[in-house]
Amino acid sequence: MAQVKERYVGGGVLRKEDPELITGQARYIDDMTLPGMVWMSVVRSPFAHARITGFDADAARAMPGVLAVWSGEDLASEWIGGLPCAWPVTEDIKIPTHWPVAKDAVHHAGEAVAVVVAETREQARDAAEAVNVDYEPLPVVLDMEEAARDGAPLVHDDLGTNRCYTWTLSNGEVDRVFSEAPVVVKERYYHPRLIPNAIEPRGVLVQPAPAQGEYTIWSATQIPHILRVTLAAFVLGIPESKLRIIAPEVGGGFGSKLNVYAEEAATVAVAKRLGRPVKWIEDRSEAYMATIHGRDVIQDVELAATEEGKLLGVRAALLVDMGAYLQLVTPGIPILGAFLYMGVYDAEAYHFECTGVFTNKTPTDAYRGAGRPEATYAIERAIDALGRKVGKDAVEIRRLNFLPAFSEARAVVSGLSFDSGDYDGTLTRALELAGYEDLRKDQAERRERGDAVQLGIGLSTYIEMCGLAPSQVLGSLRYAAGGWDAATVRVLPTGKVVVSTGTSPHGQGHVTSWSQIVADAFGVGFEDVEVLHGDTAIAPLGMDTYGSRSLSVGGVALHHATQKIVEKSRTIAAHMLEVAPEDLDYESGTFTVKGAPDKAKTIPEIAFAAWTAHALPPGTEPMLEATQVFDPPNFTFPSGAHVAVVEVDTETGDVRVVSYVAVDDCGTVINPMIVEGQVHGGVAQGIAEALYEEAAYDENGTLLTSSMANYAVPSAAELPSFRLDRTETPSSTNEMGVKGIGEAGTIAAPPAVMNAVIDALSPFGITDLGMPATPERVWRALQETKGGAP
Ligand code: MCN
Repeated sequence: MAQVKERYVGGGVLRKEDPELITGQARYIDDMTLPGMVWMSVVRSPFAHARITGFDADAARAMPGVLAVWSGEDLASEWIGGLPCAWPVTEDIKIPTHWPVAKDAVHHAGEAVAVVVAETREQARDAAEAVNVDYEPLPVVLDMEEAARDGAPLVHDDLGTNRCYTWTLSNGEVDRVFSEAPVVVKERYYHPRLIPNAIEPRGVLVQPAPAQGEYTIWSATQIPHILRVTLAAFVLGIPESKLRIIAPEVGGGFGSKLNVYAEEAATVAVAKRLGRPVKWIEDRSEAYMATIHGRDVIQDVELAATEEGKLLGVRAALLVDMGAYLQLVTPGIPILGAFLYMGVYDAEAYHFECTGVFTNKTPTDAYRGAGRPEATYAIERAIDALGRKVGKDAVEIRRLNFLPAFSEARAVVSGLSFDSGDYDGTLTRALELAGYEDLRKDQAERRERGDAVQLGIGLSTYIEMCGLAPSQVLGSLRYAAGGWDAATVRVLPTGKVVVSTGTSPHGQGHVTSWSQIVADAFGVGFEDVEVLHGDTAIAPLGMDTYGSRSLSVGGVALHHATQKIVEKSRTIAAHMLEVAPEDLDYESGTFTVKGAPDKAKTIPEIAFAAWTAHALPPGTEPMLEATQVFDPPNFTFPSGAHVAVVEVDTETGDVRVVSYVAVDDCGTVINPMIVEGQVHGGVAQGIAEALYEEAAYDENGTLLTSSMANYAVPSAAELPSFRLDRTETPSSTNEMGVKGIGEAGTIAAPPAVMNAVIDALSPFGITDLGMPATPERVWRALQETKGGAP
């Protein structure tokens, strides 16, 4: 008789990953030491733009423990090409050559100009300080609007322009709609440049096997598979089969470790030259200059609408700061948001254009949300502005324009098909949870009394596009790689299961969620499943973790692999039970004969039989093992409604988030606790963007916010307890109905918070304010409206 087993999917089981993380037993790169290991340190340019005119390393070479000092020129023979850009978004895009170590000129402060290798980390660092590099400073350009003007100083002389590319997308009769529309709202927004702050900075350890020409590379990366292909094919010219990349425990990435970095290439080059293991660990201050930055986008947004506020058209024009070089996907980041500037609203005309420009600053690239926080911010702020113009409040204007609920893919004005959604459903729940009516009463009373501390309520009914991605769509957008992912499942003779996945978690809990999926599929215990990842020798097929893709691509591949095993098991069970395969029922890991439920075989029993192979049906291969590669037919489109409530002190400008409600819809949920954790972290990062964080440079291109002492990463003390709920609208993109959740909070939160700040300040005539809404910025805006000195 089949037993009904415990189901894991949908339950909040504790994360398998946590015991070793919280007891300090997880192994990060910095915990690893190899016999004979030496240390690399990087000499970096203090100038934002300069020619290298002299290099003197004699003093450094003479220092204790120093084994080598190599300039960019010295290392040039190691590269077959510069660091790659895998997303040349237009045919005529300008791509500067980006050597891992600069040869004759530097283009941003922090760029590598030499490497030093020594027996210890301290010796390598000390010697790096003794390397003398002569620079001839060149003019810098830091402001992207200035950079885009003719005659501006050039970041790269040989390109002849600072304009990297212009990409456009148009649907519908945009000009007609805008010229005929009775109401047009025009807004300009700026997304500050953000500095990613993973708990673990980057690090690389390379073990060469000189006789075999092989290299094992441990890197704190999100993308071991992509790193292997790109290093082999574009930078090092070492055959791919000779590179093994391992991402061990990785302490967060938030997109910043979705890259192929100079230090990864340089560490391999040094290990190759010395024939010894080499390690490099990034300092936090290096990270601020040498790891990518995020955002830095100016948006001109226009909405066309009827007199009552019904949306007709959307136009968005972006200027995006690429920084000094194109890293792996720099130019593609705005394209990830390009299809979402109408948000969850119906419209008939759509135009998006985006110009990327070079400046003498650290390159920008993927930072949690990547392109989608920008799109969401634009439409969610602008829809409020439209509401103000036509006299509708934030709820009314949204409800007037929402796409109606749908469960099958439906085409939208930007040219994509959304998978499923119920936007009013999430908003209704969020308003209920937030106590919206009471909040409005409280707000009205404070206004009435003229309280110094005013209340603001902000909404964000966001949509995002993730689960990257259908390979053909990526190809049509000129991205160089595919968007599939893979999983291999082996049921061992003892009934234990080993999974290898092509995703590479660095905080997202894949080991736990993947175990839940497998345990339910096979009716085995959650603890009986082992999940292996992040090693190209163990899981050779994969496209890694970013773009909230892992569950809806890699997790679905895993689900398909378990189904393949169940089907194979059915034929073996039928043979063992001497019935036809179609005479078997299957539930929770057990096959039973229809009408004779006492005759049964479990997956572990079948796995043992498949291992002994004594009595398999003719033509059946031994072992229960399956690999599946899944290339999704569409993206997934998670959505939700967030409500931020802020108190704004009109005397000091201080803004405090006093309550935050997030109702998200990520389709079917595998692990609610992990989903909540993802939303918590994401919302915290979104609030940080709205209120605290901004990279600042001086006029020479020196990063002023160069450490956590002056780059304001918020802590728990600045944040309220979030109140979360979910609706579940299964995705039509995959059989499991799952959508991503990894970036939702970061995408949704900035406009919710900024709409709340504007809501609090609107009685003072303030309808716009830049991010981050620091006390100084709020105070100045208030002084201006009062006619005081700004
Ligand atoms: N999940 C679920 N049910 C769903 C959706 C997701 O149970 N319907 C679970 C998944 O099984 C997985 C986790 O939630 O365990 C996240 O899944 P998914 O949304 O597929 O996102 P990814 O695993 O691909 O993670 C990438 C995403 C991105 S793009 C960034 S940036 C980010 C993020 O995840 N960086 C993070 N979350 C992070 N969390 C941590 N701790 N550290 C980072 O650097």
